[in-house]
Amino acid sequence: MLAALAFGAIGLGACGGGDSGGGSDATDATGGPADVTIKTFQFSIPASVPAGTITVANQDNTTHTFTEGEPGNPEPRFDLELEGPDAEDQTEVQAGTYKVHCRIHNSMTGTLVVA
Ligand SMILES: [Cu+2]
Repeated sequence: MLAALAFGAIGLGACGGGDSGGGSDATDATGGPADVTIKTFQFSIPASVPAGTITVANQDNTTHTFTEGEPGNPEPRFDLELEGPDAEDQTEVQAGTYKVHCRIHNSMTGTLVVA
């Protein structure tokens, strides 16, 4: 007899997903693993990521950037600055192959393939 009511209540519980607010919580609840991780002055980038929003996490105790292009590129298509430790940020990427680097540490380079 109460079946219909209970079912409706369950449906209401699905809110609260879209957190794009950018605040940097110290305890960043795992809203899913980052696509790109920076650790020990190295980018850890998967073989490819889907186009759209990607998440970059900096696990070092220093500031890194995730910047498109090669060092000195004046107009990167994306340029995240991640103040460690435990910083996370997101950017939009379109399909393509991008060289990436850290503006602060020129030895940090990598390639991001967006499928
Ligand atoms: Cu860096």
